[in-house]
Amino acid sequence: TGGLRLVAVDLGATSGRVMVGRVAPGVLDLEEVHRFPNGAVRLGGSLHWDVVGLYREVLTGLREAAGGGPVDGVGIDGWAVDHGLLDRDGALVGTPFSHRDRRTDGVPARVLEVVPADELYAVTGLQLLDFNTLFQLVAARGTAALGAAETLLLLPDLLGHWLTGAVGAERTNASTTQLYDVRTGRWATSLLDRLGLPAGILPPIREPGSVLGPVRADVAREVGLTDDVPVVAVGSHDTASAVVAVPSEGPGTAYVSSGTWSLVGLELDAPVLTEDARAADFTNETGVDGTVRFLKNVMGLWVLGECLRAWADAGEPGATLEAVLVAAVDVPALRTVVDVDDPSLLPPGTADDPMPDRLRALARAAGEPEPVTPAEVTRCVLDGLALAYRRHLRTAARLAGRDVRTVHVVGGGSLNALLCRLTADACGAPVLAGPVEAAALGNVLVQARALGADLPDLAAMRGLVRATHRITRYEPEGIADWEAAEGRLPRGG
Ligand code: LFR
Repeated sequence: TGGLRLVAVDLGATSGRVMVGRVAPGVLDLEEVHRFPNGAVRLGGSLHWDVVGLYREVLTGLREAAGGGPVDGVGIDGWAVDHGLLDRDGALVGTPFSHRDRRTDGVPARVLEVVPADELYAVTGLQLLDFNTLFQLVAARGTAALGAAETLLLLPDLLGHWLTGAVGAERTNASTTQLYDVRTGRWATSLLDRLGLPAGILPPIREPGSVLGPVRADVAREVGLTDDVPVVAVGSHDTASAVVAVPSEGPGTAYVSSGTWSLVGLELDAPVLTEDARAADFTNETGVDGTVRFLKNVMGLWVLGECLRAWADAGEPGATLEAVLVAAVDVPALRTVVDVDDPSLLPPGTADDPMPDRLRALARAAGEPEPVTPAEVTRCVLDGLALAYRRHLRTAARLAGRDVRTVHVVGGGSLNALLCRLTADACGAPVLAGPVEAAALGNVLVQARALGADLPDLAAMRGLVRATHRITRYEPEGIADWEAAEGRLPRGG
C-alpha cells in the first residue's frame, strides 16, 4: 500500500495553512506547503472577511501541493459560525462578516424575548455567544443581502463550493450555528420561522467523511491537479477536526483546543441539556462520528496576540512573543487576576483602545494591581487563561458526571510551555501537550478513512496520532493557589 497523499486546508482566524498529509499503516505526517496571515478587515465601519483572498490562498496552497506529487484528496476546515450568502445566480451577496463585528451586540436579549432561553437551549444545546449564526442572521433581518440570499454557506463549505460546485452544510460546523436541532440532527426550521428568518436558505446537511465531488476541471487545470481529485467533507469545524486528533486513550480526559480561541471541555456520547448545563452556558456541538463536544469558549491566545500587535504598533522594544513569554516566567503568579472571558476583550484592539489598556481597565475595575510591563500583561493573560480552564473543566466534569484525570492541550497553544505549566497547575492534573497541528491532522484522518484507509473509528485515528507524534507532559508544580484566585474573579466560579 503506497498510502494516501492528502491536502488539508486549515483556516484559522489569525492564520491559515495548507498542509500535505501522508497516511499509511503506521504513518501519519504533515508537511506545511503554504501559510498565510488572516484577519478581519474593517470595511465601512464593520468587520469582514476577505473570502476571495482566502480562496486565492487555498489555490496557492493547492498549486504547491500538486507540484510535490499526486494528490488523493482535499479537505477544508476552519473557524465556525461565519458564512457567506449566495443569490439565485450563485453569486456571493454582500461581504461575509467576522463574528467579532459588533452588530450582534444586544441581539441575544432580543431573541430571548421571542424564544425563551430554556427553550432555545433545549433545541440547540448551545452557549449564548453574541456571534452565533442565529444572532448574525437576526442582525441581518431586513437587509438587502439577506433578502437576496438563496443559500447560506458556512465558510469552509463556501470554499468547498467554489472548488467543486457542490452545495451543502457539513454537520459539525452546522451544529455551531444555533440554527441546528441537536436532538434531531436537522435544521431547527421552526425556530427560524418564529424569528422571521428564511429557513429555505439552509442547504442540505452532509456528513463529515462524505465526498462533495471532484475539484472542478477548470480549477484543477489552474492549480495543476489531475482530474477527479475528490474534495472530502471533513469535520469542517476546525475544533471538530482538532478533537479528532486529541490523542486521548478514553474517558477521564479533557481537552483544550488552543488557538485563537481556547475550546475547553469533554467529548461525550450524548448532549447534556440539563438546566444546570444551560445555567453554566455550556455548549453541545456535534463532533465527528456522532460525538458531542461539550465545551466552553475561552477568549484564548487572541488576547495575547492582540497585545503583541499593540506593542509592535507602539514600537515597544523587544516585545516579541518569545521575549514576553520568557519574561512572564519571572512575574509573580496571579499578580493580577482578571476574567479573560470579559466581552470587552472580543473585538480587535484599536489605536485608541489597545488590548493592554483593556486588561488594565479590567484590573482597575476589579481592584487588582494593574499590569504595566509587557511581561506583567502577558502573565496576567496566561494566568487568566489557566484559571478559566480550571473553572470550566471542573464545571464540565460536574455537569457531565465525569472525572478529569488528564488534560490534553492541542493546537498552537500546546507550544506555549508556560501556559501548559500553568494549566497543569491550575487544573491539578497532568497536561499532555500536542499535537500542534491537531486540526490539520484530524482533517487528514477523516479524509483518509473516507478514501479507504483502515481507520475504523476515532480510537484507531487517535492511536495513529499517539504512535506518530511527540506529546509533552507537564505535571502540577504547586505554583499558585488557584482556588483562592477564583475568589478574586468578578463573576466567581
Ligand atoms: C475556533 C472556533 C471556535 C468557534 C470560534 C468562532 O477556531 O471555530 O470553535 O467558537 O472559532 O467561529
